[in-house]
Amino acid sequence: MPGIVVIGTQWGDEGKGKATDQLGDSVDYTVRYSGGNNAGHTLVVNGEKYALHLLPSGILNPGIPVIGNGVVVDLEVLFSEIDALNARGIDTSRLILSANAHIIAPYHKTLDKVTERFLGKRKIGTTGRGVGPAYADKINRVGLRIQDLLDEQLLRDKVAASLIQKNQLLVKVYNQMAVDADEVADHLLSFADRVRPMVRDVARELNDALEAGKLVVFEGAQAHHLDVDHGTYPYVTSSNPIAAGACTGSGVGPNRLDRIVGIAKAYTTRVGEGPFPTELLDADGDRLRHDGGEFGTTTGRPRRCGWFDPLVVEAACTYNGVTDVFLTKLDILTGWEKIPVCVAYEVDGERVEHYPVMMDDIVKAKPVYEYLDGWTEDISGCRSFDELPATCQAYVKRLEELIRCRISGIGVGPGREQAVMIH
Ligand code: 2SA
Ligand code: GDP
Ligand code: MG
Repeated sequence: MPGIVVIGTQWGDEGKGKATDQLGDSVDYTVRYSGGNNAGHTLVVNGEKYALHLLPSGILNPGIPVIGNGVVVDLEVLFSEIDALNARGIDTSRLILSANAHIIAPYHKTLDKVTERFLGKRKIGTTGRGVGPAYADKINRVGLRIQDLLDEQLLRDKVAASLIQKNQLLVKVYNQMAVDADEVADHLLSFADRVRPMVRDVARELNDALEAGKLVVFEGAQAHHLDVDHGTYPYVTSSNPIAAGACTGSGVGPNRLDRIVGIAKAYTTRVGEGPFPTELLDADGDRLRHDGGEFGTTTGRPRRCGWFDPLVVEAACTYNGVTDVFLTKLDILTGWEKIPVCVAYEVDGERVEHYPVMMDDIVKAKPVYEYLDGWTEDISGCRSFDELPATCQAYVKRLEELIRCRISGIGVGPGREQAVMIH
């Protein structure tokens, strides 16, 4: 007791990094359990901005930061992120890394990019970080694991074996140069000495910690609707960012998860391709993007923006057993006279009140809006629910009703301290 999971309930970038960081100094372990450096988690601490991609947000707190077996690790990114934090005076020496985590090799990045080009207008809109191809190798049983780095010959053999089929594909289908196995192995092995001291049996260590009553936070990346099983497939990432992914991606049983915090932005954004029923393709969408600074933390891509969609968030809360929701970026909605909130979809002339399972219905869904009163007061300095303007309180209460889950906290600015906790 206790294990807390933090997950995204929309299509990512809800502010999971900030929410994780806010759980604070009493956290003993912060665990990344899925995804790789496709993620971009931004924290603002004492006015200093940190954009983390692979390292858990807990790296800025005194606890132990952990990269679990469910993560795919680009070693070059790992060490450049560590070096950049060290240069800013952050101690990263407590970081531990699962022996079973998989490695993103340079050829995974090549494959990610050429596949997207090959797909043309059917592309996924990936971050190009090699995440999908690395997970594909894991499932195909030709992946490279962190522990393989500790045995040079084994790593060389595995790289060579993994490249047999890929080189055929790269040369014959994608018209690329074949990849040299030794060059790849030399590159990966150049990180071995720095990796060795971090390698642990993470599953054992986390279970011992939980047994001893330590506080373990599992930090989700991406979000429920980007989950490979539950998201808008094929417009998803190649892992399980859902709460259950915390179990497979770190080696703890489901009964260890005591609280599942769903992070929901007060409006909706998505980056990459795929359906998005409440998307605004007009000046209102531009205004949300501008006010919210909605540009990819990893790629800088403009994020698609739209109104809050409770059907999306309710599905995520239900399928993940979310215990409470942290509503972020409410301050960004200041200044709208009326704020539309989607209460249902219209699909082929029928009213639908639950997020549909059929992709075709999600694509065709037209939002039915209810218009709530906005507010003009600056709320970024509010620290209690009572201090929020009445119409702002009513907005939160209505969302709570529609998502059918308790809202336990509200973000009113990017800073660590800019939050309203509701008890
Ligand atoms: P990938 O690269 O294979 O995981 O891409 C597959 C889909 O998953 C989406 N995806 C993301 N969506 C939101 N935020 C992410 N992280 C960055 C951020 C994104 C960025 O924090 O802003 O900088 O562009 C993230 N990572 C993956 C991706 O857009 C595809 O739709
Ligand atoms: P994540 O991937 O879910 O961690 O989210 P990102 O870091 O990609 O995007 C969220 C952005 O919103 C970051 O720039 C955060 O600093 C910022 N942010 C988080 N919470 C709030 C909030 O309550 N208000 C405002 N204005 N910004 C926030
Ligand atoms: Mg992000």
